[in-house]
Amino acid sequence: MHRNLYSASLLDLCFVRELMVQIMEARTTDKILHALETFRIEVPSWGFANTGTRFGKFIQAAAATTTEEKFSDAGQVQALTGICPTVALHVLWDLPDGLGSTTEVGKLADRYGVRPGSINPNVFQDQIYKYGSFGNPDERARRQALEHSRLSVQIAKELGSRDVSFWFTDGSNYPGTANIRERKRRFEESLKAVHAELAPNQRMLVEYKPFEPAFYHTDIADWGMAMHFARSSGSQAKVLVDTGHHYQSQNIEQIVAWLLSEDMLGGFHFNDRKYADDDLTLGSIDPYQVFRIFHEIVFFEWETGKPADIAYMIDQSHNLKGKIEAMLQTVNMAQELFAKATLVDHERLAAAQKNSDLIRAESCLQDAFATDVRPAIREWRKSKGLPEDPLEAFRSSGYLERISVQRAERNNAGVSSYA
Ligand code: LRH
Ligand code: MN
Repeated sequence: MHRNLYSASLLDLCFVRELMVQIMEARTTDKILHALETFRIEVPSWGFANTGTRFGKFIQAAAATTTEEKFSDAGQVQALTGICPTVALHVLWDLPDGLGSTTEVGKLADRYGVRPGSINPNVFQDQIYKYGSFGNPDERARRQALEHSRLSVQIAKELGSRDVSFWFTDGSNYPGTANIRERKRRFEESLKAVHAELAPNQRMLVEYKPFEPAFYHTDIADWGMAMHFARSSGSQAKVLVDTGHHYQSQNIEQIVAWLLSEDMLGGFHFNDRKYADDDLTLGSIDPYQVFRIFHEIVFFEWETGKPADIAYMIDQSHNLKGKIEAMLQTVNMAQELFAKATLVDHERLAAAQKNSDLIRAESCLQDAFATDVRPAIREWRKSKGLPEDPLEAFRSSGYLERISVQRAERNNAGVSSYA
């Protein structure tokens, strides 16, 4: 009699346990599906082009050269993933005629189903910028940089782009060759002038980088300098964090937490690196790093109860991997790592942090990071009529074969050498 009761209760227990597991899994899946509804990430036009290092460029026949080809490739990524509705444009590379190119770009956006995203001025490749742009002692270089920046704001208005994203190569290579305080003053002056051009709904993003191409000092070298310049420019200026722009072992998620706390975080340029600004595909070296960044943002949103106004963007140049495949791989990785970060049990974490329960707190992140979110992501894609595996869908689409034939001749004509 007892044995039956015991085995019956054991069975009940297993059943209840199974039920609990299913409920937990269903809850986890719901959390992921909800998070995926709003997660969007912008692709960079230059990620589809033939790029290289200073030691050479390995030409890909299928690489995009024209702005139309970049929109076409970005259109593929959007069609296959459903989470990349915008493409970042670099003014000199994608809008060769400046304002004169906006009509054509508008048509391309309609034709390929991706909208122009952040507008990136280029005040670093012209010869006049040898000693810098806004920081340059030569007033002519500063004036040209300001004109180009004002034009970039106009272009953004024409294209309906919200963000104008600034990165400067300004700096010096040898001690004593630059008056760092003087250059700082010039940057404050010029950035304020650019900010004054913004429409009420627009933002100015200030990107920092510790070195390269300047190798002694860089005028906007870290988050603190970028935050200072953003604040001194005006209320619509925020900081852009490029994950590749940090010294080894720098705690990037702490910078993110600070910028969130200061309401100065505007956006990200995601990529990965082992050494410096290597522009490797996101999560290829340190996926837990990206997870920790997403965790700080999702935790902040849980605490404040409101979504953080952040532009998630990719900034990579694919020197060896197929450009579109690398982009699809990156978008997929970003989606997975963001989904994992939404699984952190924030109630449990906050309590553990309050009680300095280190193991429990840490395991909140590790449990979420260890969760396989791929089945739920596949379910979300299916529910949207999207391919469950975008990369496989791309490989069997024939698109790569088609563009390789169409573009080979022009690309193979473009071989260049370092010196
Ligand atoms: C500089 C940078 C910047 C760009 C460029 C393509 O390293 O990150 O964001 O404009 O890459
Ligand atoms: Mn960048």
